[in-house]
Amino acid sequence: MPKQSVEQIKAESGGLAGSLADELTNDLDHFSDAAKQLLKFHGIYQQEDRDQRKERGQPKEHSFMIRSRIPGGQLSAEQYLTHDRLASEYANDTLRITTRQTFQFHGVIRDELPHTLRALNQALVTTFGACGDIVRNVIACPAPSNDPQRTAVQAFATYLTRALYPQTRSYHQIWLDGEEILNDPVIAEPLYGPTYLPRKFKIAIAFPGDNCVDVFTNDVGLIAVFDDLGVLIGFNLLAGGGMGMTHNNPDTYARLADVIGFITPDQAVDAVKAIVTVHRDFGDRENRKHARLKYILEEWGVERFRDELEKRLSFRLAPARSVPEFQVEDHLGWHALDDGQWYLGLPIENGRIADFGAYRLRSGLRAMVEQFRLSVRLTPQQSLILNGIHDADRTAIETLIHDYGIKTVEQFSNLRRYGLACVALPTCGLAITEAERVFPSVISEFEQVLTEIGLPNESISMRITGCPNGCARPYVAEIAFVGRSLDKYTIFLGGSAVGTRLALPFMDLVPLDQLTTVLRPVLRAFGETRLDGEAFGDFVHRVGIPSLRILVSSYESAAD
Ligand code: SRM
Ligand code: SF4
Repeated sequence: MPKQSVEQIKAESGGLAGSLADELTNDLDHFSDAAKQLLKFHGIYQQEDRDQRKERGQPKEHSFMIRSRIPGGQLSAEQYLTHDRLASEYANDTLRITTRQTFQFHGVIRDELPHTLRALNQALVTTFGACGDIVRNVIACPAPSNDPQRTAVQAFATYLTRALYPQTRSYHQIWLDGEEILNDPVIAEPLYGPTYLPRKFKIAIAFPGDNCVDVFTNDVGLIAVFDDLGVLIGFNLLAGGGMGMTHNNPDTYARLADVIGFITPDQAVDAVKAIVTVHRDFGDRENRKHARLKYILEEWGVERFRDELEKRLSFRLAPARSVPEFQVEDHLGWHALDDGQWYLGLPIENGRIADFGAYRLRSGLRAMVEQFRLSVRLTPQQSLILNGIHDADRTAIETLIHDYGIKTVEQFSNLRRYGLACVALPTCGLAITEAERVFPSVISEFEQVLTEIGLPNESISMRITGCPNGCARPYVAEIAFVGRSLDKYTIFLGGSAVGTRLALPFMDLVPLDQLTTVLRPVLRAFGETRLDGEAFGDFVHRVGIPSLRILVSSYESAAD
């Protein structure tokens, strides 16, 4: 039988149900190709351990990655503890904070999927819509605040997530209630229609001056605008950002979102819904590599896009307001709130929460959340904020941090602090190279180079991914390593530290163990000739990639 396209699978799925319920009861450890596509909409990826495959050869042993949907990264103590418990009961004893403020479980076996999903739902966390051709988890700056205007903006992430939720009952029927599936092919999805979106769709909400969400890399970005009294007056609306590309395919590229206009708070849901429908109606349904909203923006231009949008709205878009320049904010360390409470941002290297020998991160976090009933916020930099700490408990928390060997931001170099790595091997089926597992030692090597050249604590955003899909948003980093072929990376340089400029390809097919060799002369030139206060990315942008390539020509000739 010819392989069905994803469009056919969606169309014939009867509201994303397909044969999932039936296949759950067979005696296999995996799902069919069609069901595998639908699983994604339910927040589940069928995977295999690629280390084991290397060792064992065929046949494959399957397991599943489950992604929660956590708008704005906000979790109650109960929800955090549920995730922590399930990581031991059904997954591989780790929790993975993602670059979009969610948690992923890895290594769940098929028969445990319903138990895991039910337990999450009992804690009021869903996985539905965490993946798939649909609006994903809406992310927002997680910094806690007592300012009701700011908390209202953060709560808008949840509101928007719900407003864009699909209507099908299939998730509940399959995983939660076990109700009979009514395989109705004409399920009413007023927003999405029967074939949902041509591709994934991502939304981020930023505060003025704080681009911790990398707002320009999203399909839709909202930048909150406040008046002089601190009252929210609306959002600057951005559209058409995205990172994914394919090596050697110039029709695919990373792109920063364009500024489309300004909307008031009561226009925001309608405006975002209208953009979703533009993607639904005009996105490429033939070629999934060309199906993201960013290609519509690139091909139409902002004027035509805005015209199409306004046809779908009962109001016209106002011109964007001026907003302060963005800074890098990761919200780590101790911060006082004005009601006498505190929050503490802890760096989590690569977002992986586990116990690592004497560094008992997972146990320590559990102890603190349990004992002090702290709410938790996940950051788009894969780190974690403990919130609601009473002044009187600060010392006890510091003692627990010490006792569990948990590292605080003061123990991280700036390079490590601002680094991001995607999951890659062994679970990601698309990984070409390592990322998360090698990043700590890559950072250590670069820390040494920075020390050698007299810049030991320079702040540079460095990111790594195991393939060009861009899950750690490498194309806005100042230095990025993108998996290219076995143990070899393409180096990108020159994004801005604040995520407002794309990096450019610098050198291709560089072996993992040569990354520092290649970049040492560039970093040395930066140390010697940077302008006062100039950031590394800005230096690269000023000097230009061709001039910097000359510095490493000796490496190229050595490699020849
Ligand atoms: Fe991603 C696919 C992991 C954020 C662009 N991403 C995948 C899959 C599901 C692989 C797959 O399709 O089989 C990866 C699962 C790996 C694993 O074993 O866990 C995966 N993506 C991740 C996470 C966990 C990376 C991380 O280390 O934190 C992030 C989960 C976010 C979340 O909670 O929802 C993650 N992915 C991103 C981002 C960053 C962002 O959104 O801010 C991007 C770039 C932005 C964008 O979408 O343009 C991103 N992921 C992709 C793409 C390329 C999409 C494209 O337009 O071409 C793929 C491949 C695909 O969709 O076909 C992909
Ligand atoms: Fe996998 Fe590539 Fe995403 Fe890394 S960037 S998690 S290797 S899809």
